[in-house]
Amino acid sequence: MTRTERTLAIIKPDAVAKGVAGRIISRIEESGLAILAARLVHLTDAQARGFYAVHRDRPFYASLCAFMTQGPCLPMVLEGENAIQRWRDLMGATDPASAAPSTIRKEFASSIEANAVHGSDAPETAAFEIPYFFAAVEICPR
Ligand code: IDP
Ligand code: MG
Repeated sequence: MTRTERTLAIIKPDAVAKGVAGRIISRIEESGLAILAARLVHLTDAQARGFYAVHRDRPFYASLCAFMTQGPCLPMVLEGENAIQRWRDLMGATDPASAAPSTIRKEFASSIEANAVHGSDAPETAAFEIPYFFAAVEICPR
């Protein structure tokens, strides 16, 4: 079954700092997913902790939040048929060492933590993550 979905993508601080945000955006455009919103954001510690609250009991939580606040990131709203899974497929596995060839994480990630991109993992997650970064008036429908 296919359905039009929206997902929250983030080009993480490692990829913005490396200067590969444009190449990642090109991958999105070439995939046919539409970018409905985008903005550079330098997260505070409290904002990173809130975004990743689902992981608060994981051993990597503090380190992940420190990483996400080390410089600006670039959140985006993407839309398309099955956008959530399509964006996750383009990203590749969480650990770049396990990511498939030609995925974004395989090509641009440095480590399992500094892994270049984020993507919502389910419709309910997207429903929390999209308004975390974007007000309705900042999202441009196609
Ligand atoms: P995902 O981003 O592929 O959905 P999650 O399990 O939701 O992966 O983890 C969220 C983020 O936490 C990852 O993208 C990565 O930045 C970081 N992370 C996940 N597992 C580890 C780990 O074992 N060590 C350090 N950081 C991790
Ligand atoms: Mg996740």
